[in-house]
Amino acid sequence: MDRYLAARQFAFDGETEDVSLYGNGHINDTYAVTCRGREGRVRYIMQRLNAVVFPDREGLMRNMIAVTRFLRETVLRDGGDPDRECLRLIPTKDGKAYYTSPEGEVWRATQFIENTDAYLVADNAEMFRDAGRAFGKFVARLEKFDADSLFEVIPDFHNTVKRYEAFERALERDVCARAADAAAEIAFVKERRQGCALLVDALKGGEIPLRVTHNDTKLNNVLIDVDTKRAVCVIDLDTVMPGTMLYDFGDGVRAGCSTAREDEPDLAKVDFDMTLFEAFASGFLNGMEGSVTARERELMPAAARLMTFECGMRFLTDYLSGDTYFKTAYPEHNLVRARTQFKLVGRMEELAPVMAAAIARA
Ligand code: ADP
Ligand code: GN1
Ligand code: MG
Repeated sequence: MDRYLAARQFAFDGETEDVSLYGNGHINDTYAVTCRGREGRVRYIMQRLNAVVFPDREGLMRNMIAVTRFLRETVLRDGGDPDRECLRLIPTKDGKAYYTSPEGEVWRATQFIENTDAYLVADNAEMFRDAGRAFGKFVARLEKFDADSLFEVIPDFHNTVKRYEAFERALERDVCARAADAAAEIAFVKERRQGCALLVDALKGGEIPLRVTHNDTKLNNVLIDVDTKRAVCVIDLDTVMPGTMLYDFGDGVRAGCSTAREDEPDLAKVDFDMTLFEAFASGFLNGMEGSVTARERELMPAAARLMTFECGMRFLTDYLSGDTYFKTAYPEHNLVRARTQFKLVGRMEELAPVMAAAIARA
């Protein structure tokens, strides 16, 4: 459906002036909507949910309604500003929480959190520490949220063993005859098959607690205040599901401890930054307010490595499958992304003892 027509469905303040593509997400179509309201211009974020990635968008929205409601109450209790610290769904003109178009597209809108930025690479360690604190706090805030009430939006989202199986299937099919171009990356993944079960087994065996987690804690999923550089709001709540805090910690490290962007083609620029790692770890632990168990803490370095490996494997799987999942800008985009992730995995393997020592200090 046309984006202007979609914008007309929501109870925005005033006339819509502009609807433009916005942000760098890999999944949904995100627009900034500018309206001329009673008190001047006001912006909103409007998104068309990805129907391939999210087959059950109604279940997803039920989660988002419940989670945003819960977070809002928590922020109010903490004396914070809920309009800046959590997403608020803007209803449709007929009072629904989201809009379903006649062709079955699901659109939603939230307030635009102004004077913030989403970063692809951390500016400095202090900013990244605060991003870690925000993600840790997110998990802590949802500690009392009823995990059983959540719909599993993407089953086995961080089940690395199943992700490996999906990689194998894609490799076997090789629908685009791309495997030959990715021989080194394929070998890299195969060599690490044994390690995939680490977190799945730890959860299954009750070694670490099941919590409500975000599951997609990349740096551009937390909005940073432009002036103070402090983390204001965790966004992108699509994958909030039961999981382990190690998914959130690990994915945050994956995305933010690199010296280059996720799709940097020049691997010489991609390195693992230990200062950023230490900052994120101390921020995250601080945000979780002491509720981390000894075993969770111990697994933090390995989780960072595994989540990075998993993400690289997902990019590679998508490359082999013909780019059906992540948005891409050119044919090798997913392969380029996989390579940066594997470079980081290699560095984290070398740095394992240093990372463990940093966690012990944090
Ligand atoms: P995706 O699932 O595709 O990653 P996101 O929900 O993360 O979609 O949104 C994509 C981008 O849009 C974010 O990285 C951020 O830059 C921007 N964005 C999303 N929500 C807001 C908001 N409420 N206020 C300001 N910017 C936002
Ligand atoms: C996607 O939605 P976005 O762009 O914040 C993906 C994450 C990946 C990430 C890699 C629902 O995140 O799992 O880690 O890309 N989200 C989904 O950049 O698959
Ligand atoms: Mg996002």
